[in-house]
Amino acid sequence: PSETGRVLSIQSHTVQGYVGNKSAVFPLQLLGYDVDPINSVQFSNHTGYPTFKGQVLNGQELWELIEGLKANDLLHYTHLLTGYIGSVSFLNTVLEVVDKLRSINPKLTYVCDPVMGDEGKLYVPPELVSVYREKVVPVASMLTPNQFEAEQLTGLRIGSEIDGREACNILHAAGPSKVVITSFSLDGNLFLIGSHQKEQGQLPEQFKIKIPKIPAYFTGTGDLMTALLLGWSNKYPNNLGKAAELAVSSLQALLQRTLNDYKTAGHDPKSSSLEIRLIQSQDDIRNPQVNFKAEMY
Ligand code: ATP
Ligand code: PLP
Ligand code: PXL
Repeated sequence: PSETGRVLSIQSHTVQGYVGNKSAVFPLQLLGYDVDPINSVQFSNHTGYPTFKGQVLNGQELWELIEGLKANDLLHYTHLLTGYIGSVSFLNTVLEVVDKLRSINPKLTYVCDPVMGDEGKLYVPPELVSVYREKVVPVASMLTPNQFEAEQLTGLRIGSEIDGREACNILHAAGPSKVVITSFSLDGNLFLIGSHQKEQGQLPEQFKIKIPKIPAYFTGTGDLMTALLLGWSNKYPNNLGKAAELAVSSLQALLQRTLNDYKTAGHDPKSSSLEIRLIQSQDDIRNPQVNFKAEMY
């Protein structure tokens, strides 16, 4: 399918390596989208390295860019995409951006990755959690939390597939019609759980995709996953399972290539976080071979 759009992507920029906009913009372009990036930070490298240097955009500076676009009648977007956000003031300005974009295009799709932490640890200021829960979730069209983030947003402990599906139900009731818990760890495997509530008040269509855990740690994969889910779910608006199959299949091909390249170079993939091989995986992004299937509940 050829359905495309124009995406405003508010995310991190790193000079070296692929997280935030660096891992979202190129794949969306490959899928045919016009992407306008606003860099919420410009850092030398991602924060997992021993040090990093750079600049942070504040809420007022974000708003200036929006005003510049508005003054030239350039605020026509089909999609807004946001990822890691480091402060309450920036997140509040993002909420104003959502309102502004919807006043121009009421059908704007807001895809939100509520990045807060992983494996039981927050890596944002704790005050952000309630802002996401109370103000951001209600205006999101599609939400892509990981297991920990879904727990923070719902107050539920997610220890089983049933819990994961229940967390999706709670999130639908709060706002977004599409929810994808991008990674949920169970018995040594990863699962993605997807949920699409097609009509308010109806039971959502839910599915899972089983993903064997690769013994390595990657950075930027969450950002890439959300970008791919935006790209494919817009092309298959009534088939979130298919969109997720395509996204997972691209991502897993990329992770295997990344792992192989590091091994070939003589690195131990378990010794540090691996930089994804994004550019080298462009064929897997444009035309993924679907090797991962969604199982409907
Ligand atoms: P975020 O914090 O951005 O909301 P996240 O914590 O889910 O997202 P990741 O843990 O990076 O982000 O996972 C995103 C996707 O990347 C998962 O759905 C999975 O497909 C894939 N992935 C990441 N790490 C691995 C791994 N070690 N083995 C297999 N798949 C992985
Ligand atoms: N670790 C730190 C310190 C981060 O700031 C972030 C995201 O913002 C991550 C990890 C998450 O990376 P990913 O999107 O691959 O889950
Ligand atoms: O996806 C994660 C991310 C986003 N932005 C910055 C990061 C990271 C992960 O480390 O450092 C600045």
